Amino acid sequence: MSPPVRVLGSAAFTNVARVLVCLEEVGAEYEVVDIDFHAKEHKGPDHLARNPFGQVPAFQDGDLTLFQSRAISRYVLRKYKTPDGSSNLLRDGDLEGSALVDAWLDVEALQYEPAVHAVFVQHRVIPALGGTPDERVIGDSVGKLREVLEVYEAQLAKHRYLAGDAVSLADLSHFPYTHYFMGMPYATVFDPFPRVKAWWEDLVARPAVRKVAAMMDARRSG
Ligand SMILES: N[C@@H](CCC(=O)N[C@@H](CS)C(=O)NCC(=O)O)C(=O)O
Repeated sequence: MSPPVRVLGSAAFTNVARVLVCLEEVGAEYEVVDIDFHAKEHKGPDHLARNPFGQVPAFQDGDLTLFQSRAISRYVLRKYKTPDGSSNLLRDGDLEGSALVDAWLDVEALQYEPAVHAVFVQHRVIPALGGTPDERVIGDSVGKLREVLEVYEAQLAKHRYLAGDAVSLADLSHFPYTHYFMGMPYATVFDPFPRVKAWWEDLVARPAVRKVAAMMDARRSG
């Protein structure tokens, strides 16, 4: 039997958690290897050889080394896809379906995440480093997020999930940042969007998502 794939980086990091959710969804065996940020291990030569941007996650499967969480996620979902297609979270083999997954995955990466990330940095990272959050940046970002959520609410009136009536990577990819965001006071921005809230409740009820949420929270408090 080949050794389990390795994910380098702690589950507390959102981009690592994205990969872990995919591994859990397909029931793959994997190993998480911590990278010591305090010791700047992520900027050291060994890790730079795995991820030239000195970031996590990195991923290893035998001789293959990958970085970029969404690319790793796609690899994982293709490698472990079950023969009956029950975990075809990319809609591989379905030209139109896979294009829709790609489109909503781009929305997540290019429109949703930047807004949530900016709030996360201001609310959590800057105070942890001794700085003062910029309320204007928070206000602008929450406003941008509200505009994205309006689009989601309309899309979810047509389909149960963003890219159609079955869950896909496009939905799951929202999980890590949203998990942290829902613990912030700005989470009320979701309140006027009942379909988005129901979609989120549906995602967090998934066993894979619950497991990774617990891993993220354990690492944050540990
Ligand atoms: N687009 C990359 C982003 C990776 C990323 O920003 N990782 C963060 C942790 S969530 C990191 O390593 N930050 C440290 C740094 O940028 O120096 C991905 O999806 O993997």
